[in-house]
Amino acid sequence: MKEHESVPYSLPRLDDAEAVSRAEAMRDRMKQRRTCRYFSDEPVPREIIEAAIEAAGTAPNGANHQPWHFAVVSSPEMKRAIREAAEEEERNFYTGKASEEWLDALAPLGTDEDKPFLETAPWLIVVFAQRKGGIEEDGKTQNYYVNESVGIACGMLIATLHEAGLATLTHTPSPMGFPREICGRPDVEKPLMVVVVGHPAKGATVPAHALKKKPLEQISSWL
Ligand code: IYR
Repeated sequence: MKEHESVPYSLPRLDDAEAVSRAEAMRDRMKQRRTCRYFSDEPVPREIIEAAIEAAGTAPNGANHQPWHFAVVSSPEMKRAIREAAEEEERNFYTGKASEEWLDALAPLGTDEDKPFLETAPWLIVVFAQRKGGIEEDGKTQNYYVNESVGIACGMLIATLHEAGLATLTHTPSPMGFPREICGRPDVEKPLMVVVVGHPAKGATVPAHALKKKPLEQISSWL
């Protein structure tokens, strides 16, 4: 390594049996996660959202520039504005822009342009990717591996919210110009997704299709 300032690092050493059982327990909890499209309006403590964002903020990322911003929306007016803008983009998607092949792929999920959950759920976390800014957020310094970094951060955000017993939905209308304006974020930031957070509605369902998970043999090769 080149000369650089460093500090010690170690982890509590688990024995193999304990490590395997913790990995399997985590897997089993993650297996319970679903993308939920029916949310209750029941409030959720702000501290959960804060902790999840802090967890996301620890994600591995390019040059430690931490190229993300999480705009947390709870006001009914702003949720309505986001819903209206998202539904307009989704209407264009479902009634024109999307290819037949794409619509066929979505059919087993039952999605459409109606997004009432954007108003019902107590929290919307609008995730922005900073193309520039560096660690000081100067708006000029080049950032690196931005999509990879923010994608990993979103995974950690969602995992933490799931661990807190909350349902999430990653909403990605495209194009996604509107959240920047609604949330008052600068041009160097690109909205990546809206993470909808809350408790599932009573009687919520998920598409059976979403339960079909590729087995380990299919998603891995061991070389
Ligand atoms: N953004 C649209 C369409 C959509 C696309 C994919 I790929 C999905 O997995 C789910 C939905 C929507 O939110 O309805």
